[in-house]
Amino acid sequence: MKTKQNEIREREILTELRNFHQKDITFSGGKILSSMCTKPLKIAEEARKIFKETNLGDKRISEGAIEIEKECIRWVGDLLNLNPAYGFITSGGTESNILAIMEARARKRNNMKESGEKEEITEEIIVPETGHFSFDKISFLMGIKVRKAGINDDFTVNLNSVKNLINKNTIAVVGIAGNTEYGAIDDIEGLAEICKGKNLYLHVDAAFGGFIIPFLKRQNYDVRNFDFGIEGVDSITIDPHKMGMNIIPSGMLLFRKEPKFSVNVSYLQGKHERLLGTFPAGSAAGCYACLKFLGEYGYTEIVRECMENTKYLADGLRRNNIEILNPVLNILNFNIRKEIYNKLVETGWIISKTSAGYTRIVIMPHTKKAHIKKFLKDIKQLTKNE
Ligand code: 0PR
Repeated sequence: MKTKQNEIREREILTELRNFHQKDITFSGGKILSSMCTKPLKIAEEARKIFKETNLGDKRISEGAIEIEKECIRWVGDLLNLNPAYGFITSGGTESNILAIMEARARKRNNMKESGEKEEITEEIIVPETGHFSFDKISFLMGIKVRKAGINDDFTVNLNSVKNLINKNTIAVVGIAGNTEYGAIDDIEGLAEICKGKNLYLHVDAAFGGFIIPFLKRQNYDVRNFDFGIEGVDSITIDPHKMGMNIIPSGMLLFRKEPKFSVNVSYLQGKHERLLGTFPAGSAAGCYACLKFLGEYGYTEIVRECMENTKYLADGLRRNNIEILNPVLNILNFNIRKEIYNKLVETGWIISKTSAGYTRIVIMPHTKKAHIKKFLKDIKQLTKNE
């Protein structure tokens, strides 16, 4: 009801919310140097508004939104060498990884049923030590044992370690294309070779790298293959709300074959295959807008700038005699003393530390050269007496 009193109340509530928002750190301020999210494209925000009340989880009323989702899956399928492609838009990497392991379980159980195998197994998955913490959640949630495979000096998974962990309980092997701490790309071809002939589900977590690696290849960077072009890859997680420039929340999960997992819901006229019941179609609309607006050319340019800025930061740090790890993607690790790290945090820089003690920076599209210059200046100041 539009009364004077209501109008005043509305204004008050919105002011309260703006005050809360003031406390948040925004991407445009340039201080956020260690987040995998970024300022989304304006058109993605507009796209969300059009679909603000549509639930992608209810097929009876979201025909248009479902078409959008299919088109996004087709587009990203093409990008990842898969045609036809199956899959979903999800809330992000965590949900996609959960759904992938649920699918591995569904297939394993189906196979066992079909072959009349009765022996119960205690399901296990093999995940590189560098895997995202979503796999620990999966372990807790699904009651699955996560076996952590060792890593090589370059932070990629050690294939021998994976081989040694495989046993009759293994239902899936996970490889990562752009791991969270280092941006390293696992040898997915090697993993596929290991899984071959063993009926093992191979999932690739490219939540971060999925919207980077294909565009680096277009610029002739020597980066590893990770996609469905590798026979044996069953599913890939790729996140539009990271380097895909979309609004939060939006992830994607693509399958080579039509997924088997679903539950029957008679009152919703059929099967429900997603993890979440109600899901914002605005995320799918935003994704569509980004893919169409940027296209391969636009993404290539964004990735080019992020890599140039990563190199710019790396060169600047080297000039200050700081040891850095050679970056594969737009994630840079380097070595500074704890005191300096703490000072940088005190100054307001949002940076992080890896499990091995490196300072980790993610150069996302919101990070501009001017921000990096300022960061380097602060480091120079802090290290001048070293
Ligand atoms: N897989 C990989 C390789 C990831 O790096 C991440 C998240 C996920 C899966 C899970 O994705 P969702 O967070 O979408 O479920 N990586 C970032 C991280 O944990 C997520 C992030 C993003 C954290 C922005 C902070 C932040 O400000 O660091």
